Amino acid sequence: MRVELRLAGEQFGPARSAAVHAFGLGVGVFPGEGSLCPGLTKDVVLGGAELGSPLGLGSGRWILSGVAGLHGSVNAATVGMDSPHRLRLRVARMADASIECPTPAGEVRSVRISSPDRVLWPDEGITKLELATFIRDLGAAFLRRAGGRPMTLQRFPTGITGEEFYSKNPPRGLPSYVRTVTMTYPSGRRHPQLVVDEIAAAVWAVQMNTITFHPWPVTAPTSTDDPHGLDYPDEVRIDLDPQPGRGFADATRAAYLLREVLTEAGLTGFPKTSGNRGVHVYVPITPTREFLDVRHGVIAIAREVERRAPDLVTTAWWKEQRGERIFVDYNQACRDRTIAAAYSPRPLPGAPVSMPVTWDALADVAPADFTVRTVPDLVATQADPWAEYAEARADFGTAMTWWERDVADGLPELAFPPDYPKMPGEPPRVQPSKQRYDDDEYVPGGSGYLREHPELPPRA
Ligand SMILES: [Mn+2]
Repeated sequence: MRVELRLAGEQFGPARSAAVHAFGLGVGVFPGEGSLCPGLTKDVVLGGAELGSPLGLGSGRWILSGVAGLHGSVNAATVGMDSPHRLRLRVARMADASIECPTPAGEVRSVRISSPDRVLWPDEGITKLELATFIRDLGAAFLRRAGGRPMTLQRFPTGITGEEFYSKNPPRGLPSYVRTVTMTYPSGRRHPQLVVDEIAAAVWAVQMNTITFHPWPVTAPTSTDDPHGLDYPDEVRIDLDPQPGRGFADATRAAYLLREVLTEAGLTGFPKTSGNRGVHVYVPITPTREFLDVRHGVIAIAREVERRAPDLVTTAWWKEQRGERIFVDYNQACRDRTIAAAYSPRPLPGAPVSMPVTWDALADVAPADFTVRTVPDLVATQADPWAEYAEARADFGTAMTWWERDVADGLPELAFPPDYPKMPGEPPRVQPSKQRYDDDEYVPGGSGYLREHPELPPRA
């Protein structure tokens, strides 16, 4: 295995047939033997002892510290010095762990966790085994929110400070108990995605280095009776994103306004922290409309919220037009757009979790209250904050009539995400300040060119 060692942004590798693999502050140690280049030893303290003399490590966990919070773990390693400036490492295979998961049939399924001591959140020292245990302990709470849905996995092989990638195709080695369904993407391509039907499937995803779970807003049919199930969202996710200058408290104000508007549309919203600074409001709907239609209904709802609080809320796609407001990211309703699931951890310092809360609690919580360390107890001791979700499912028709009404009033289609094919009625996909306009399209007085995002007319 040929890998590179990086510390504090500086590259010290490649180590010769090396045994150490590190990115930034996260460290994973793989079995093997190798040596590390000059420059390392003067900066790293291993197990509390400076690497000025040979060290022997027995089995067990050792913390590498001394470089800007660097720590990882070394199991059953021997460390020696080839020369005063050359560190030799021989690392034995780290023992696997296993997690016992209840199955829907009331049995127990054991999921193997390799490299259980690999540190995923370096500042907190949260390991892969701890994350796998967290997901297993969430169990039914996690499945109620993300189960039965095609899932995209956000994976971090060396922890949150290392490289990441999104898996839409299921990782190789998919266990036989994990179901897949074939999804269609905006490009028209199709391929399978996994579905978490039991908690062992989510724990296996952690074994494959998943940190954040991104379920589609559709429920995968369990029979072939419903050919449209994968194309018709049964959940609307409204993403409230604070722009620079705004924070979580502003997002909650926007969320309460959104709640009123949803009620007028005959819908019930359920809030959760995003895990970062935003708020997500989820709305269970009857799955009778395709993604593009649902997106239009979301735009209509977002415009209604914007009309009521134009200083607080914006639907402007281009950042230069958003100002210090809460952006309602209506494009999260697009096909193949997914956001962090309820109870999903986020790859951020502090190991925050996207936490469902009641409307009563929303104003009083802080996103940092909810972490991989705090959430299991809360889930175990509190009632489900979204207990009414299943019975709140309602038709999205009123939102659709609002969209039609706005179109009749001259409001345009809004921009699609940059990776989308050109869509019908879409405005030019170039930021307004770089667009060329006819003179009569210019609205003077501060608002500038408004073809992309016209000021919304007041509505009686
Ligand atoms: Mn967001």
